[in-house]
Amino acid sequence: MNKISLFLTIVFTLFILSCNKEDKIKKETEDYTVYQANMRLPLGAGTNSVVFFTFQNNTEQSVKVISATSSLDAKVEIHNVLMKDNMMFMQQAEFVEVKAKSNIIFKSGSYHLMVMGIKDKLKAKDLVTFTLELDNKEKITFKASVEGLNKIHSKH
Ligand SMILES: [Cu+2]
Repeated sequence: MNKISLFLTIVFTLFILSCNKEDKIKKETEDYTVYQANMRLPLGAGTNSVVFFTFQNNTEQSVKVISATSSLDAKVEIHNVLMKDNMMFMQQAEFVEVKAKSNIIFKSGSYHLMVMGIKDKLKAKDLVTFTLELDNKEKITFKASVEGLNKIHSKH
């Protein structure tokens, strides 16, 4: 083996090793992903808000989201929207189950995080940190951007 091919072999080997390492780290930290998270800006003097996002379960096991907290001085609950006698109403959900290799979209008219009694002064484009607790004791933290009503298109 001449010097150049030896050098190339070493470089190539290091490249493969570094790729593997990165893949592994990525996989470990991305069992669960939350994306497209946004929070509605409370209207006027309102102190309640809703948070919408997609929760993706990349693992082979189903998982339950059992509670949520936030960086705000406020109470956070998991809610669902139900229909009864042609009326829509929302109700606290004990958990949201996300099947293996699938996702649940927390959206208007469905599951959402309800943030109540917000004491913080919020404005559009603020980032609020939320943490979801799973039934396997894992915690998933994500940031939701605060959006005015016109951006979220929702009727909660
Ligand atoms: Cu609600």
